[in-house]
Amino acid sequence: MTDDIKKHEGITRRAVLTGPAKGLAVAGTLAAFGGGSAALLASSAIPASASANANVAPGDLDEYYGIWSSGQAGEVRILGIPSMRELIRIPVFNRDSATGWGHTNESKKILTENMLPETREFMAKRGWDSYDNGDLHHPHPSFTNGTYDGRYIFVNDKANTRVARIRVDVMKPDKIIEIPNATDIHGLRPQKYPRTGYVFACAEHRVPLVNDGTILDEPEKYVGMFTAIDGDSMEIAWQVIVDGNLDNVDADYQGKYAIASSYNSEGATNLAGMMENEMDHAVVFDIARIEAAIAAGNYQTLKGVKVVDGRKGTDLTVYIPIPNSPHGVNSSPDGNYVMINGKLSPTVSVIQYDKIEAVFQGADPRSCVVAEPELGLGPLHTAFDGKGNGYTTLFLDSQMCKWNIDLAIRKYNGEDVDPIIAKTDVQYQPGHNHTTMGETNEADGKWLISLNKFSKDRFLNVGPLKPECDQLIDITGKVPEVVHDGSTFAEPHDCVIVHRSKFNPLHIWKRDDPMWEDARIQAAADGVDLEEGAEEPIRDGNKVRVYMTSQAPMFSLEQFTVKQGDEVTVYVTNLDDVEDLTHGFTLGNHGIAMEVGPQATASVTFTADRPGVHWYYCQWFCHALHLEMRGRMLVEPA
Ligand code: RUQ
Ligand code: CUA
Repeated sequence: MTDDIKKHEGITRRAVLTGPAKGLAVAGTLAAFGGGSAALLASSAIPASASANANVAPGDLDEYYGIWSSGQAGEVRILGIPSMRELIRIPVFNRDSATGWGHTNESKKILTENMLPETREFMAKRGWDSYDNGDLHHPHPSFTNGTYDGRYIFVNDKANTRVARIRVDVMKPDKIIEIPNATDIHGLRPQKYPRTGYVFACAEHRVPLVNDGTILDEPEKYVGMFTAIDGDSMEIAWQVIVDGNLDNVDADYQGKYAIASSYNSEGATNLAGMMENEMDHAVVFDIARIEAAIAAGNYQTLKGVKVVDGRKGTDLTVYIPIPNSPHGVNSSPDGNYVMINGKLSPTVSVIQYDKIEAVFQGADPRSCVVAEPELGLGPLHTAFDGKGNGYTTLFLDSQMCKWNIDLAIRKYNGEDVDPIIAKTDVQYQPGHNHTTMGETNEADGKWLISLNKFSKDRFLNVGPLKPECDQLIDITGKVPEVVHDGSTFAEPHDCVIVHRSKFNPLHIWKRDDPMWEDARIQAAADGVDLEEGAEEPIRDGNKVRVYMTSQAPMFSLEQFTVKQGDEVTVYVTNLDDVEDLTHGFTLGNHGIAMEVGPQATASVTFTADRPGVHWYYCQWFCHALHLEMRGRMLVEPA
């Protein structure tokens, strides 16, 4: 049976792959393809060895957590893989109507407490609390010994130069920091070995080193900045001044290096410089050398951060020439290589990690490049199956290229071999891709996601703004096979796929969680037990604190009274300890909503400046009498 006949019979490919017909793999079809310079296997053939099953039956759980970024939506999304079901959203840099992220005191504290002084001033002038947008590209979990340890997920904000940390136990952010001396954080990766450890972050845009408005057209005064954040304290460990614009970054599996792609290598001033611009760079940061420089006092302090000079010619970095505007940086799971994806060049440059030290000691910078296969147009990112193969997205070709790393090295050494194994059409224009556990030393080669920037005709038309198309690809066979199209809203740049054994979130909150530490301190000062609540509001000048509990289907307070002009803080502690029994607190016509998870406390502060009766109600469906779960706030006129 050919693919076409199957389609005419109305059987979807997915049903064929996952149903009993799977065994009818078309060996003949595979054999029929073969011509062409690359002797490509056709992506439309069903792999004979397809064993992965994308069908997750109702009630069954997925094998993997997919951690999706959302780009300019500013949040993180958790999908189940392989079902591609969206499980939850984690508001980070955005505001969220359902959970009150950005409204509650607990979330506001996280959003504002590590703001730079000048940003705080900027906010104060506008009467803002904080930015309410973000551009979140890269979500990466924390590592121990080269694989995920289930503690945190780190994410960047390109729009407002921030890095956030999400706790895996509750899937909420606990730290958001602004990066000084840098502009627009883009690339972000955690240290893989021995642990995270450092979180490395690249500033995408160069600005004058002292950016005070006196310099515009003096390119020599512009610098790029590389930042290492301490993933435990979320403080800036150190920064490195670099030449060129940094883009993406990855860490090795030995704990020695971070390596970033870099374009716009210099504002060339002489012929040699201009010639060199044919090539851009991968910049290697030697962690031990940088730490030693700081220990020896060879740094300047800028905005409280120790900053070392890693520009060309210094001994803390090496600049490896890479063809034209490299983009993605991906370490192979065997720990031996890192791939620098060419973007404007059709090549991927393969750097061998253990040849880098020689470059620090003066060897030709290109001597660590051990292969440079030409894969197709627009290579952006490479994922791995743990079996020696890379899968590179070809943005312009709308294809995923499967290639063999060893063959690429042999070809580079002059052997007549072709490293390309297969090219799979994807729909359309893939940016990032990711394999199951593919950025760890436990890459398992089951699934590949292609995050495609355009969906065009793949879904029902929903108007001019289309969803993106994230495709699930079975990579267990020789020829990768697209088995599912998943639509996603603006604009996931990247994802990682984590085996479910690595993450172990809580089912209900622990009462001693640090999230509401301030509420605990304030309640103690007021002589109130959060789990009891208070029958009357506690007045402290024009500040009024209202303590209530929730237990389905009631708030402990059916009403409370405040005066016009009071600054009111409402604390709600959810006494229910049943899994999935979340309550909420929405106060009508005050722009206030919050989620209160089982055993959690949440609080919100507002000015009561509308005299009258205002209803508050629970907005998370919790009980047959959920609709009745409400009460009244009376605001007496001043
Ligand atoms: S980048 S499409 Cu923002 Cu991750 Cu490569
Ligand atoms: Cu409580 Cu709905």
